[in-house]
Amino acid sequence: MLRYVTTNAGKVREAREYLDGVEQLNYDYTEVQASDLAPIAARGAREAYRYAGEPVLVDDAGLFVEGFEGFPGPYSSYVEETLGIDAVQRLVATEIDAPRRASFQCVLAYCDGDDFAASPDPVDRADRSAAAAAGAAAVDEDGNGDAAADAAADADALPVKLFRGSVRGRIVEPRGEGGFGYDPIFEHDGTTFAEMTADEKNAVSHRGRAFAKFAEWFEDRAP
Ligand code: ITT
Repeated sequence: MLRYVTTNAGKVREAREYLDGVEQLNYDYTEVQASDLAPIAARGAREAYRYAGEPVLVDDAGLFVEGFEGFPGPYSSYVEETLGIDAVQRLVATEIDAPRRASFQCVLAYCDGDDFAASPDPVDRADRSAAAAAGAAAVDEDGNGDAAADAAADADALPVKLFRGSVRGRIVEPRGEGGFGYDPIFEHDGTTFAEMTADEKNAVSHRGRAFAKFAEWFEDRAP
């Protein structure tokens, strides 16, 4: 049984369209500090798999405001909890000229303890070993300046498969009652995500795009 690892009920509602009978695992994995969502999701998936002992799918998402060099990005959850989305909107309106572009990004990380074929977007043991050996290709995952150490540490880690989705839009005054999180202040093609139904949001959203890729891959993988 695949477990969708999240504490966020809004994500679960959106994921159901893609995963028949998906079970939520309400598990708060450790979020490492990184400027990109991928290492956060990958490490979360390894931790959640070790905890659950069953296949897991972790979903890490964030709002990246262009005029703020991507902030709040990986810190979106903390910023929503501390500042709130109205304050984020006011800050953007004060500091950044229209059109106040932003994107939502989502990384899904799948882990079931097995190796994978190398597509799409693989991050697995073979890649990590190659990166560690190559040195220069290594990614500084936690931003502490020691990319080779990160790659070497991950070389023995469980393989994780990543699926990314993103959507561009702009930050506007809050509109709409649907969705969750930053949806009321994120407008895509003239409509905020909070003004869309779950189906409409899934058709264009970061999560919908990542899930479409995952669902296609997972269909072939299921026994
Ligand atoms: P889990 O980590 O337990 O899944 P979370 O809500 O903390 O729950 P994220 O770290 O991925 O999940 O989310 C970062 C922030 O972005 C958080 O404040 C969410 O409410 C928000 N967020 C994520 N996806 C969103 C979406 O589709 N629409 C609006 N806000 C979203």
